[in-house]
Amino acid sequence: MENKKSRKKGFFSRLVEGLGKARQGLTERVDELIKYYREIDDDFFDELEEILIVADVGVNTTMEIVDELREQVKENKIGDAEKIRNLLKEKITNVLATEDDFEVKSPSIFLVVGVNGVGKTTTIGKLANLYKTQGKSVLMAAGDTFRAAAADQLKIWGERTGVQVISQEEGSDPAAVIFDAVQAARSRKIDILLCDTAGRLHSKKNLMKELEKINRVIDREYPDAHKEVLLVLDATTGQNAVTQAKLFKEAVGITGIVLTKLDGTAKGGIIIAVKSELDVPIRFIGVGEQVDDLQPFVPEDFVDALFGDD
Ligand SMILES: Nc1nc2c(ncn2[C@@H]2O[C@H](COP(=O)(O)OP(=O)(O)OP(=O)(O)O)[C@@H](O)[C@H]2O)c(=O)[nH]1
Ligand SMILES: [Mg+2]
Repeated sequence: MENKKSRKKGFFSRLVEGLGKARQGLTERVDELIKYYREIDDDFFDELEEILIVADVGVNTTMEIVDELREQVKENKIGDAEKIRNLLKEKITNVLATEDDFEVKSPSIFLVVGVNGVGKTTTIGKLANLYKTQGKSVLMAAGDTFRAAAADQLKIWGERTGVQVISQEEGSDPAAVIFDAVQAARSRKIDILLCDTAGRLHSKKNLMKELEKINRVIDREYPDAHKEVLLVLDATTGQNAVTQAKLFKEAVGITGIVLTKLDGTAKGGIIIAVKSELDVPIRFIGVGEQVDDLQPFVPEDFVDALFGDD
C-alpha cells in the first residue's frame, strides 16, 4: 500500500494533470448527469450513452457497457444514481485491464510503427529516457529514412537523453539501418534497442511491405532478443485510430499500443474503444511533449485519474 501511494505521487499527479481535458469530456459530464438525475430511469441511460459516444468510447463499446449497467441496475434493484459511478468505473477498468503487467526483458528490440505524425519519434525519445534512467543500456535506430530530417530529429533526442543513434543517409534502405543497429545491439550487449520507422511512404502497401521486411531482419539477425511491435496511435484522431490499429494489426502483428496526445483531447474515451475493439494491450500513454510525459499504462491508476479519484 505504502509503495503504491509513493509511486502514485509524482506520476499520478502528472497523469491527473494530463487528463484534464479528457476528464471534462467524460467523467465530469457523468458526474453532472448523476447529480441531475439522482434516480435512475431510461433517460438516464440514454444520456449516459450519449456522453460516452461523444467522448469517443465508440458505439459498440458504449452499447456493451451501458447494456451491462442496465442489467446490473435491474437485477440489484439499484435506484441511486450515485451507485452507477462505481459500477461504470469498474466496467471501464475491466475493459482496459490486461492479463500481464508489462515488464521489459533484456535484450529487447522495440519496433515502433504507426502513420505519420502520431508521435513515434517522440515516443522513442521518451522511452530512451525512461529506460536510461532505470540504468539500462539503450540504443536507437533511425529507421525512417524516407523523410528528410527524420534522423536529425532522433539525434536531438539522442543528445537530450545521452543515447546513441544508429543512422544512415536519407533515402537508404530502412532494413539496412535496422540490420546495422541489430548487429551493434548484439555485439555491445545492449539491453534495449528502439527502432524508429517511417509513417508515410508512397503508399500504404509500400509501408506495410517495408515493415514486414524490417520485422524479418530483426527475427533473423537476433532471434534471442525479445521483440515488441508497438503501434503508436494519436488519441486526437478519434475513431480513425481504431481503423489504423486494425490495419497494422493485420499487416505486421502488433504486441502493444502506445496512445499519445491524451493531454490534447476531451475525447479520451478513445482509449476504451481501442482496447475493446482491438484486444491488444495498451502499454504506454503520452500526456505531453516533455521527455517525462510518457507513462507506463496502469489501468487502475488511469481510471482513478480519469474519474478524479485517488
Ligand atoms: N501534446 C502532445 N504532443 C505529442 C505527444 N506525443 C507526440 N507529440 C507531438 O506530436 C508531434 C509529432 O510527433 P513525432 O514524434 O514527430 O511523430 P512521428 O510519428 O514520428 O511522425 P513522422 O515521423 O512524420 O511519421 C510532435 O510535435 C510531438 O511533440 C503527446 O503525448 N502529447
Ligand atoms: Mg518520426
